[in-house]
Amino acid sequence: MATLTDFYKLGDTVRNWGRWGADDELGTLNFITPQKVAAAAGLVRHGKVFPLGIDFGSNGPQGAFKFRANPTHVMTVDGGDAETLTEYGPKWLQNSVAGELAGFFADNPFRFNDDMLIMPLQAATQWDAFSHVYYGDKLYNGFPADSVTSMGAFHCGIEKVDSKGITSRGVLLDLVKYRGAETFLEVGEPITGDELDECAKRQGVTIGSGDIVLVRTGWWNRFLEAGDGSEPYSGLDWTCAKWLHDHEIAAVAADNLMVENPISGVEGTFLPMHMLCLRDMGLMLGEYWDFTALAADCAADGVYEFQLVAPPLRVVGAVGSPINPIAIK
Ligand code: UVW
Repeated sequence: MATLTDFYKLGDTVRNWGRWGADDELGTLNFITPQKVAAAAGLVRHGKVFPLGIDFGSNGPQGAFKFRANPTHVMTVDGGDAETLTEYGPKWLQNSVAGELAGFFADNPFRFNDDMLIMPLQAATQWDAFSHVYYGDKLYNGFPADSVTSMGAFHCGIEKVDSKGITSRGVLLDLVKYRGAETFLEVGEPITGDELDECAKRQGVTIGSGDIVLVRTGWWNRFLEAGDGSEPYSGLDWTCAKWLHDHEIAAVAADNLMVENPISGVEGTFLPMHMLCLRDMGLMLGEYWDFTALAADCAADGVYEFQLVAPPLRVVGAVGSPINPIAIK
């Protein structure tokens, strides 16, 4: 097993600090040029749309953790309010919520429903911002780790990447198909960079600078079958940080909960690839994506490239964002 010395060494190799200027907060999204965006749009040939997000609901995958919960959807106004408040409206104080609603509903046909969502931003399909994970008191590009405060991230918050869309050429690497697995990869077999290259070759697709790579492990299908989110899985070996660096990948997403293999390949630390990607490279990680329909279509027509559109919410200072990405072919 690799040591922390190996880990720090790879960090020195892949670090992009200063590469796009001292103030840069876009990281490897800088590889997505206007030409790249235009070429990605040119991959749309049939108008087929594949939503890649999972449901945001109480049946989500967060049963696995105590520090995160599944989204709670709360109705704040519904038809029952309209009926009751119309009847009892005059009894409510004008400066209360009930009084305000009673005013909306009284003596006119207008009715409405309203709702809100309470959730950890990383509860379902998401992007990790660069400020999500770090080591050695520094975020991406050397920004101080204590610039993330209880008021949010002053540096590397998710809203800082908004100018990139995020949209580019997406490439699906279907490791389930490549390994000949039935629905999901077996536990404990981390995916290596060489395997990613071999998989792309077998699929007849090349990987280019600025691509967003989607890695299918089948974990999401396993979750749908077993249903509690704590099922083990396989993901990228931590050394894939070098593969992502060498191929100038703009971002990487997977259908599992951490992208990388849950069993750390580095003795003495948890989630080494997170630290290398988010902190050293400035490369965003997407988690809990659902590639089921896209993978079936790619297998059917043999085309594994498409336009990918995956904008984060502009939550100021957030260290991640819920998303509903789409692939268009
Ligand atoms: C952690 O669990 C810290 O990170 P992620 O949600 O990115 O896997």
